Amino acid sequence: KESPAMKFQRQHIDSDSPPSIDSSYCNQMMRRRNMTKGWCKPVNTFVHEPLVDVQAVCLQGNITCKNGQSNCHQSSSAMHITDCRLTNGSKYPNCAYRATNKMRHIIIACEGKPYVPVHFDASV
Ligand code: U5P
Repeated sequence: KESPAMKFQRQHIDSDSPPSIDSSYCNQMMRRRNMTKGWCKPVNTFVHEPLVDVQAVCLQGNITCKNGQSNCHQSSSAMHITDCRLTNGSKYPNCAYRATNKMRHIIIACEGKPYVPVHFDASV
């Protein structure tokens, strides 16, 4: 079974893509990473940095998550990310996305032993 840590990697890590990307990237990646099965996931962020650098964020600035839990962490450096956002007219099963490339501090939740990323909360 997929662990929360593996799910985070599937949904949010794309280390090997260059940071500048077009909207076909989101359409392909949202499908390829199984986020268009049963519904179109409305918003999803991919991080274009090495996995170890994202895992290291679990040791960086501790903040409160959007849901009130205390296990969120904000990256000390800005990271290359792509936000994929479902277009207004998009109707399941035809999930159509818009891509936006950004350099942002990421906010992720971490859990467990080892203490690893399990949720993408926001970027700032
Ligand atoms: N999400 C992102 N990037 C964002 C905001 C949200 O990937 O900048 C995804 C996360 O997977 C999150 C889900 O768990 O959308 C729902 O977000 P929210 O509506 O709880 O903020």
